Amino acid sequence: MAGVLTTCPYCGCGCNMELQVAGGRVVGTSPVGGHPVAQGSLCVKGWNAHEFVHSPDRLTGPLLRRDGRLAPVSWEEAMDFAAGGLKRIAAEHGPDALAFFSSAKCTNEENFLMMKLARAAFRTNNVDHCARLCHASSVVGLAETFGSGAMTNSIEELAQADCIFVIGSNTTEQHPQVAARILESVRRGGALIVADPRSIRLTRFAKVHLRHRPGSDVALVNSMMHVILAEKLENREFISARTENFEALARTVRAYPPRRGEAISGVPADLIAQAARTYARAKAAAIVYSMGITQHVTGVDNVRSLANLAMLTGNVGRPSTGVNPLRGQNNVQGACDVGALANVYSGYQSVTDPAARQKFARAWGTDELPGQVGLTVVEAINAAADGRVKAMYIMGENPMMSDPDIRKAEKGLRSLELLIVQDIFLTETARLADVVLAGASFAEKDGTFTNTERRVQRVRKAIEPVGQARADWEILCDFARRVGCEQMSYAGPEDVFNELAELTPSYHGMSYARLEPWGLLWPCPEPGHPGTPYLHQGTFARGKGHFSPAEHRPPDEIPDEHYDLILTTGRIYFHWHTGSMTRRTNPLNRESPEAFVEISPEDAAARGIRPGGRARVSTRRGAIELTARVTEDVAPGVLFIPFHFHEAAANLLTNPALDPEAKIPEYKACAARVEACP
Ligand SMILES: Nc1nc2c(c(=O)[nH]1)N[C@H]1C(S)=C(S)[C@@H](COP(=O)(O)OP(=O)(O)OC[C@H]3O[C@@H](n4cnc5c(=O)[nH]c(N)nc54)[C@H](O)[C@@H]3O)O[C@H]1N2
Ligand SMILES: Nc1nc2c(c(=O)[nH]1)N[C@H]1C(S)=C(S)[C@@H](COP(=O)(O)OP(=O)(O)OC[C@H]3O[C@@H](n4cnc5c(=O)[nH]c(N)nc54)[C@H](O)[C@@H]3O)O[C@H]1N2
Ligand code: SF4
Ligand SMILES: [Mo]
Repeated sequence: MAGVLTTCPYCGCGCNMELQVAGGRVVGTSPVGGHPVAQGSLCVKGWNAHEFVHSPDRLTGPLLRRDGRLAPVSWEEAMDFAAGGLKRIAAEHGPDALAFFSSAKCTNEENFLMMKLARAAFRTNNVDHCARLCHASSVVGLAETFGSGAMTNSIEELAQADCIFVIGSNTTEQHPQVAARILESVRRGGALIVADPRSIRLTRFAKVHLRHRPGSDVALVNSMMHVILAEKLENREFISARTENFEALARTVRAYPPRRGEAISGVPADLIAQAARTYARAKAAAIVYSMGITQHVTGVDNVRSLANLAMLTGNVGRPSTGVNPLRGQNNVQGACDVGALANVYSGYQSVTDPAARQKFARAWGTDELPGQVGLTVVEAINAAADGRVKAMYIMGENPMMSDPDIRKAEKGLRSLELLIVQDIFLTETARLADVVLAGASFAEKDGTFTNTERRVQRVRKAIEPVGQARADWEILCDFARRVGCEQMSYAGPEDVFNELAELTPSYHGMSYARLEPWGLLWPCPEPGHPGTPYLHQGTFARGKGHFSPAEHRPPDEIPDEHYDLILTTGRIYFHWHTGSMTRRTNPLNRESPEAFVEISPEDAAARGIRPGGRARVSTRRGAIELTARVTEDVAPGVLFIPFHFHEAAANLLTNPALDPEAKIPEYKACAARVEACP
């Protein structure tokens, strides 16, 4: 049996693993020793990552809609129809009537090609991906305060931190290897502070658990900063040497004494003060956060607050400190780095900057590239509903399950003249398509993924694509050729990577040869550069760190007499997002086979809901029925539903209200009602 070294296709930890191959099939995975993140282990999803590859449900060839039904056709016919259709619609309505969704599941090379197809072949910046639903708030908030939206420090360093503040991240379930380093720090005597409206596994190891109301993070963190300033625990030297706008921050947080923090967040004032002292007194304190912070209409303000807290205490630019947004998908960091975003080319070079446009136009042999920022994911679907966008090409995303308020998304997708979906399964979104293109899975192609700590790593082909499926990069190049774009022919992924490295300053010093054995952390600006484990040493990416004070604002929807509870949504350990892969993986599905809602014993009793009984949850958008899990892990007044289950899709309920700056939807708080099913 042969073993092929590659990178896990699930989360942003980026564990390396070996795929066991026998008889042209992937029959198992195994951990590899020596990898700096995985350290010889895998989580349960990694151990089972081979299962979906050979699922009988895999798309094995392209499909075309005929007489209302999707039917198998040849690649020639499907590609002609898809490429011809996009070309015709662009000619009739202009390039901005098209929108392209790229994929954080696909490789850097494939994301680079998708954005090149949109920009060079079709001349539109309407190209985006799920980062918009995820860390858009981090990108905006950290760019303003530090000058870079990425994780400031590496995963390994967390083990040496004296204090770790985990806020809005269920780390053991969603980033198991990061959690392992956090627990290592606790074992070494480090203090753990957890802020989460639910009790999660990490709270058992926490010195302080701040169990706040969903949507009260700014008030909570402002109160912590109030205590730090009142007790003179701030780092004066760091503030004066490395930051600006401190006075404005001090003015704002003066109005948040812990009593006010308590009134807004529900956390006792003395716990807020204890958390503030613990964080501020540590020699090296790290902040770790994820979707509990970003997915709010105040997402950017939440991120600003955390950046303020770190700068106030001088916890940036040193080992084992920093502000660390945990990136979720295996390659969401990479999809952003290579420019699958409506506003930037690779390396965050802005499409509104004439010099950047000229650089890319010259490299791609085109005359001119579009200079107006394109539509983001949610904006593009809204524009489809209004008829402004008429065709969409969606690669490796499933918005019919993952977008907020699915009914609204469905209306948008159904209004399109042409919908092309490229996936490895016939997802809820693919079922609406006019053409379905069968992509190859991670085990069937070469390329690179970039993990949450900016580590660029190899993905290696272990087997031939199943059936007639084709690697996404090959489909994209074929597509470009058919629409007359000559600049997209490549010998293979390595050839694409070399172009990408040439055009991207932070990847400039990388090559496939240099990525052996465990990848490199960007920035890696020239050949021979060893890569960069932590950012902002000595100076911030933007020069001075900028304090950006924020005021508390409530969620878009707050409970009232009709919808009296707060619903928050998220994930669990055994499943992945819209379930396309994990619900086709028996060992995982056995562990967690059905949709459920977490509800407190008080709220359940008041409504006659029994543990394990059926409950009906409704919001202003819709209603679903699912199993009640009665648990003290959620506070009274709060419900939690994971969004993995199509039979009770949480996103029929969620509120599509957006953060005004980052355009991220408020998945983490809306008003809801629950009752026992008759
Ligand atoms: N097993 C598994 N792992 C995954 C994924 C998966 O689908 N399954 N998805 C990946 C992706 S793309 C992402 S983005 C990450 C997400 O990783 P996480 O952000 O860790 O996951 P979530 O479950 O969305 O939410 C995290 C926590 O936020 C809390 N929370 C809810 N409301 C609030 C609030 O108002 N404030 C605060 N501070 N906290 C709140 C929830 O109680 C929950 O514990 O996970 C990645 N890893
Ligand atoms: N209610 C609620 N909704 C949420 C969130 C939440 O916390 N609550 N979180 C949001 C977040 S953070 C995220 S990141 C999004 C995720 O939203 P999506 O990205 O839409 O969800 P996934 O299920 O990861 O979709 C990935 C798709 O890629 C396909 N795929 C896998 N590998 C390949 C490949 O190699 N090639 C191709 N072509 N396709 C492939 C899979 O089959 C799947 O259909 O969901 C968002 N939605
Ligand atoms: S921790 Fe993440 S990268 Fe590692 S095996 Fe689990 S899902 Fe894969
Ligand atoms: Mo995400």
